[in-house]
Amino acid sequence: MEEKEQHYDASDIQVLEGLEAVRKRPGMYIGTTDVKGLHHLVWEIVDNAIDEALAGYCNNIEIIINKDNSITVKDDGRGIPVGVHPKTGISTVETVYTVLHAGGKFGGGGYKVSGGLHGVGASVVNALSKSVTVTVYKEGKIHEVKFENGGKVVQPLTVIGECEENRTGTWVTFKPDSEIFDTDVYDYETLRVRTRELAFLNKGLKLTLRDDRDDEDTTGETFHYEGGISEYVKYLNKNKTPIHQEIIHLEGEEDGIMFEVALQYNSGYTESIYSFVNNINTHDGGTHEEGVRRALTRIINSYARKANILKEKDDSFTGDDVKEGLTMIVSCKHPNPQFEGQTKGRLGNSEVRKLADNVFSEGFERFLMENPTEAKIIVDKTVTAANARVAAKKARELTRRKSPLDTINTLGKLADCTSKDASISEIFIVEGDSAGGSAKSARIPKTQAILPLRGKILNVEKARLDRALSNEEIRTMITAFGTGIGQEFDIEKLRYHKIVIMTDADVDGSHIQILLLTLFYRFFRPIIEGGYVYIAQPPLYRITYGKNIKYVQTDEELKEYRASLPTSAKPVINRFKGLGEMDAQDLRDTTMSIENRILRRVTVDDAMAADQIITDFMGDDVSPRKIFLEEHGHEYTELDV
Ligand code: 28F
Repeated sequence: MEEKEQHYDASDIQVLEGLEAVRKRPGMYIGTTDVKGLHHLVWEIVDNAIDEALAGYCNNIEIIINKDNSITVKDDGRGIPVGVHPKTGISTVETVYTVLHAGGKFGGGGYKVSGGLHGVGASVVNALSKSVTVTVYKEGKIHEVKFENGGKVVQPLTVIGECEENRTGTWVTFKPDSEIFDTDVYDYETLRVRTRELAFLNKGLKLTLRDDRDDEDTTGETFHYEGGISEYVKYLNKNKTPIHQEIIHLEGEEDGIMFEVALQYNSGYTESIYSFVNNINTHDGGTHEEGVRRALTRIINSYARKANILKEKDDSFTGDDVKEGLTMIVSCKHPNPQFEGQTKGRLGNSEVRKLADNVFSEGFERFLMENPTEAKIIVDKTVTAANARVAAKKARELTRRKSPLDTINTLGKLADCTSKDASISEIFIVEGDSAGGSAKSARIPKTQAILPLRGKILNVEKARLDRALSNEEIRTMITAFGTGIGQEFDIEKLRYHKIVIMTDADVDGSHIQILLLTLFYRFFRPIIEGGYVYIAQPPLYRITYGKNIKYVQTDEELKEYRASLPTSAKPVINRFKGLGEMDAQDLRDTTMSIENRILRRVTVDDAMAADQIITDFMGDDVSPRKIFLEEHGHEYTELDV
């Protein structure tokens, strides 16, 4: 007798230490102590009742918000055992409410299937409550145990009365400890949404929710769905237009794992797929969802091939094609679920993937065979989705800012260099198609790339940078550079360490230079800061005297050169109106070859000046701009060969 009492005391202390740990760090057990945590307590208790329902012994669960914001949950299950628990020496009901993780540690095989939030349970609720009363109806008697202030027994398990021999069940009333929670006011709507969801997820189970705070005579709302997740799908599609009548509902079981899925397509384009494991929403999906998605795609493809809707040469439908307008609930009940990911919102058990795939593919294939009309509607929907996907992809490719390099190359705009070494690669941005042609003939293909721009287009765009970015030519340039633009700009990806602007030596040429510099300054500043941008200096005249050929860039230089020749000399003087007039030989010898060319490296100041010019002249007439450009357009400073 003495020894037994000592043992009882020791375990009593241990128990209180356990519950004290919960009170010290409630977040560890229920996540938060805000309004969410407050509601969490309800689901811990309800989960135990649902477990009893899943075990096959409980049909009705009642949730009542009492006047004082305490909660009562009632079930008509077997009632928590009242006999002495062999491991604790105290009654099982008391054990369940005072020993941490009692459900898992002491639970029999397969118990606690519904998982519970973090798998904790009744003892956590007790630890975080001001008062708890547990009433068990069992064997013709009414048993009651009471706790206060975080799980201290104030009334040990006592028979407080008698009841009908066949009446069983567990009733629990708890009042959350307001010293622990930020708020003690329950929200009816929050409880209602989850109660309804639990009713959908546990077919046949009757859940009643009642709010007694304002009026004790209310009957509350009862949620009871014989169709289970089928009715959930119906509910989700209620404001949509289903494209087939029947909701497809499939289920199967293997090794104690229960798998279930219900789906219906609607006329819309969005997917509403929700998956659950042990009544807990798996936001990030997991193996149960993957199995279904994989099977759905495969079965629709094989059906479409057999029906010759997909011809031999046609691509298969993708996972995206088959989920347009799909409303689906996937539910799995697993005795040992592994939750993965940052928020533990993903089912990891690999055996479930196969089970889901098997159950779904068998059932769905059969449905398609037995319901050819529905099958056609569903496959047609998939065809439409696939066509839309292909069309959208084409449209994206046409309008994409960064079209792939291959596209530019095949369009014949960019004549890329063959070297992949950016440090020796150069790109010449050339004004006009004819100059582009000469430049392409004059270049060294290994290291020199040519990108012809149509000057007129740039002219039309004036200084409107936003519009400039929608300009095909400019987009092509962005792609060729390889750096990306704005936020995603990465200088490491620059494909050429010399970007050479090569325009005619006239006013329009200057104008294009300034537009390009402004563009670079505003959107690719690091290429200017890094000294990667240059201006080519094509000659204005070619002077042929006997076997000598001389190129000069200004009228002044021409005068000087003529003065240096004998007075009798009759040199042939060619004035280039533009780059396009030069043949490949001229262009190579004067402007492009590393030996003879003069490149002016653009400085940040140059680019800033260009930007200023653009800003000043935005929206003005062409004439003052032209005057300004004639005066300032050639003021580039640094020289580089
Ligand atoms: C309102 C909340 O908590 N209902 C519960 C049962 C029924 C049993 C049980 C619960 C057995 C081994 C722990 C009865 N008879 N509603 C509830 N109903 N717990 S909780 O057993 C407790 C476990 O360790 C029960 C036969 N087996 C189980």
